[in-house]
Amino acid sequence: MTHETSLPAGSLIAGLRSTFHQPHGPLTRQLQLAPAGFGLGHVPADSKPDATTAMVCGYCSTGCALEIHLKEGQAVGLTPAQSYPVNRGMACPKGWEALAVLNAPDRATAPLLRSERGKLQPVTWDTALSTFAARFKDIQQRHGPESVAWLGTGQMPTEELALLGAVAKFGMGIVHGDGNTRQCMASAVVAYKQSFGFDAPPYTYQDLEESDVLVLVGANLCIAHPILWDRVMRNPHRPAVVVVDPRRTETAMYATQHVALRPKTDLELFYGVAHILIDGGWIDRDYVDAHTAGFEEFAAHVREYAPARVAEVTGIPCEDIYRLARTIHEGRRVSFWWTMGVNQSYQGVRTAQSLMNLALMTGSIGRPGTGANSITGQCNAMGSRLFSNTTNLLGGRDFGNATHRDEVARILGIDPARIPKRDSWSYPEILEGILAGKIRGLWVVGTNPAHSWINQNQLRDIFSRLEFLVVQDMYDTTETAQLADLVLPAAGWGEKDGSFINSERRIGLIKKVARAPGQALADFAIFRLIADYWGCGEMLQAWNSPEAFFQTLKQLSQGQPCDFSGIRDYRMIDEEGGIQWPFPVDRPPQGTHRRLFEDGRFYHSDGRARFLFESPRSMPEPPGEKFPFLLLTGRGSAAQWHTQTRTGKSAVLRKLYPAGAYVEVHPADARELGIQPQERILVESQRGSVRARAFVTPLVQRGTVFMPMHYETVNQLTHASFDRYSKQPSYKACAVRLSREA
Ligand SMILES: Nc1nc2c(c(=O)[nH]1)N[C@H]1C(S)=C(S)[C@@H](COP(=O)(O)OP(=O)(O)OC[C@H]3O[C@@H](n4cnc5c(=O)[nH]c(N)nc54)[C@H](O)[C@@H]3O)O[C@H]1N2
Ligand SMILES: Nc1nc2c(c(=O)[nH]1)N[C@H]1C(S)=C(S)[C@@H](COP(=O)(O)OP(=O)(O)OC[C@H]3O[C@@H](n4cnc5c(=O)[nH]c(N)nc54)[C@H](O)[C@@H]3O)O[C@H]1N2
Ligand code: SF4
Ligand SMILES: [Mo]
Repeated sequence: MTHETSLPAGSLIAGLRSTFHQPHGPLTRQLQLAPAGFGLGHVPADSKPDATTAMVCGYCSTGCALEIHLKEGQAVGLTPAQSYPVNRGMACPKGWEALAVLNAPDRATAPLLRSERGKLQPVTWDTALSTFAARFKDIQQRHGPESVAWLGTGQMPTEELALLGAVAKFGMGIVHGDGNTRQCMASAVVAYKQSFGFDAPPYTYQDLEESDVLVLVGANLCIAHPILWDRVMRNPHRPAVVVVDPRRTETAMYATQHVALRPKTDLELFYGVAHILIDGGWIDRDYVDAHTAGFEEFAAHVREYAPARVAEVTGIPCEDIYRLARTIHEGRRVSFWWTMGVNQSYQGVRTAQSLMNLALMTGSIGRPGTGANSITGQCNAMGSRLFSNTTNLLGGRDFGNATHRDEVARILGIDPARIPKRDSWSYPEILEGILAGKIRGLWVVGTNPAHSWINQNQLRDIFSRLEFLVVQDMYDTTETAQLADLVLPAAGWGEKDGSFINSERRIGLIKKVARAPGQALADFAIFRLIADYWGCGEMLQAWNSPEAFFQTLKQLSQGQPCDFSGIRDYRMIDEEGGIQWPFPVDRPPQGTHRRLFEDGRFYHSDGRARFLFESPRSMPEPPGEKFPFLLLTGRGSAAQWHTQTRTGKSAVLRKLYPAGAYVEVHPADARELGIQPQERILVESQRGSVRARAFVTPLVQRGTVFMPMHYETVNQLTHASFDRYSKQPSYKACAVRLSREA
């Protein structure tokens, strides 16, 4: 490629250029030969390690294990674990720098309470917790139990998420709680539940190496899951790699076919591919007959998606659509993978299902190298999906099901009447509840909505209506902590024990290898204290440590698809190199790599997967005369994590990405508007106007622009629209205009 381009200076992109069939190409070297200052580079000469212990990384859902080097029980450095089945000696820059961000000067070290003069001031834990209980109880007394709610996270151990959910719902009588996983995974969750009968990503990472065709949709692995991309590079079968993404991403550069469709036309594309597969008789009829339901209706639906029509909508020439269909047909082991380009859409659920349909109709599931595979985002997104007690009752059960409520009540030893009989409101419904005056107290744990939620102007207006906002975070400088009435200082990854569940359903451990600063406490301890101050602490008697509570979680999982009751204890997880669910007590372990649906039985009562489909919807805010560009947002570099509260604290990582917001603009569009490379320009939507540096690059399509989400201003532009089934925000489509600064 010799396009004129001005990529962010110092971007990792430059280090990611390697040819695909190069198992130890520059990417591998880039990651292993990290700049001086990574990992053990931090170890002072007098603190030679005397022991090591392995634990899972606290950033992304890949779940790499890091070997922590200890001196007298305290971490002094780290290296990626060599023998762990996930990463095999690799880590991305965030993992290498994971310890460095714990000592940041803005760590929250004491509880802070907003004084009458409006300033956040340090108080004792006793004052903080008494105030918390008194204010929330007062609101509930005046406005009913539903008037306080919480927003949680996918970045805390399962034990903490489940404890929060249990204390809040069964102890404090809170009805509504949701997590930042709504921003991320809700569409995949709903798609799996509707089609397969349970929220169950079916794959094992080994499938990345065993496929001969990989179809990656709206997933930029090179940046967002670099170690999974490394697994693709290790695939010995010379696979076809099809990347479906409107942008020519780092990942698309390595694809054997890049399908650069018009944004949000995936549904038409995959219905068109299904049309060709059916037309050509390229389907696995035996599989469809034996294991699925609804195929005939689906076939009738896609009859209308003839290639010529699909080409017109997607901008992909007919021959390229045929080529994709033929690649799928000719592949023996075909796998479909998707991430936020699919989930974060006003039609995310149906788009995910359009991929699941392709896997089902070609029998590409339950065998090595196959699957309809949603890649998760945060380190414990899967734990949050199944055990946070938000919209599912603990263990993936239903709040509306009396038998399920009785089971949970029996295991926890509580009165079943304490369990709400209905689901929580979702995140956007909680925000609407605040706007309507129904919710007046909010407890935000391990997420930063005042940066990450869609349409910030609206969010800030909504938060300003709260009577009491509590923020529990590692740092007291986050955008959300700045708005809080009470800040509770939390220990982070590396400062506490617990377990995470990664994208391939592997349960791994995190450990306390560093002391939390000042008076910061593990979230587990904070939840127990809150229960005590609330007066429901007796419920928690037996759960005095994460590992003790893990034993209860095992019981809660028993008999569910996510059964892991066969895991003896934390030590067994350590010894096995993580353990994938299902792992029931009565079934012997089946090796280190396990996938679901090998017997063709899905979780619906008839054992069959469903073909689900629907006509595409129109884009909620398409570009028009006043705002002619479509804004896409997403991850910018492998060194940045979300709202940057953690990664922004590492001097090494800061060198790897641009300090200020930037916007990728196509050269032809830049020329038309007279925009020079690197020039600061205005990006405006109906909701706001922000400044950003122009990166002029043909990697984006004409008429579209891209901004990374890591800069606070981005969500001042986004338009609050949602998938109707999953309520996941559509972060990747709103109309903007560009202009040169006056
Ligand atoms: N370095 C880093 N890694 C991360 C994270 C991070 O913040 N930083 N976050 C983690 C989390 S929580 C998540 S959820 C994942 C996200 O991982 P990804 O989903 O891979 O990341 P994104 O950049 O949000 O979106 C992926 C791609 O979707 C494309 N896209 C936009 N619109 C469309 C469309 O209409 N159709 C298609 N097919 N594609 C489209 C974008 O161009 C983008 O390249 O990353 C995880 N890993
Ligand atoms: N425009 C746009 N917006 C997006 C996206 C996009 O693609 N585009 N992506 C969305 C997605 S997929 C996601 S997942 C969200 C992420 O959005 P957020 O969840 O808001 O982002 P983070 O920066 O990860 O925030 C996590 C917070 O938890 C704190 N924290 C970390 N560890 C702990 C802990 O152990 N305990 C406690 N109490 N706190 C802790 C961190 O300091 C940080 O403040 O952003 C969403 N927003
Ligand atoms: S790829 Fe993900 S899990 Fe692995 S080191 Fe990087 S951030 Fe951590
Ligand atoms: Mo996410």
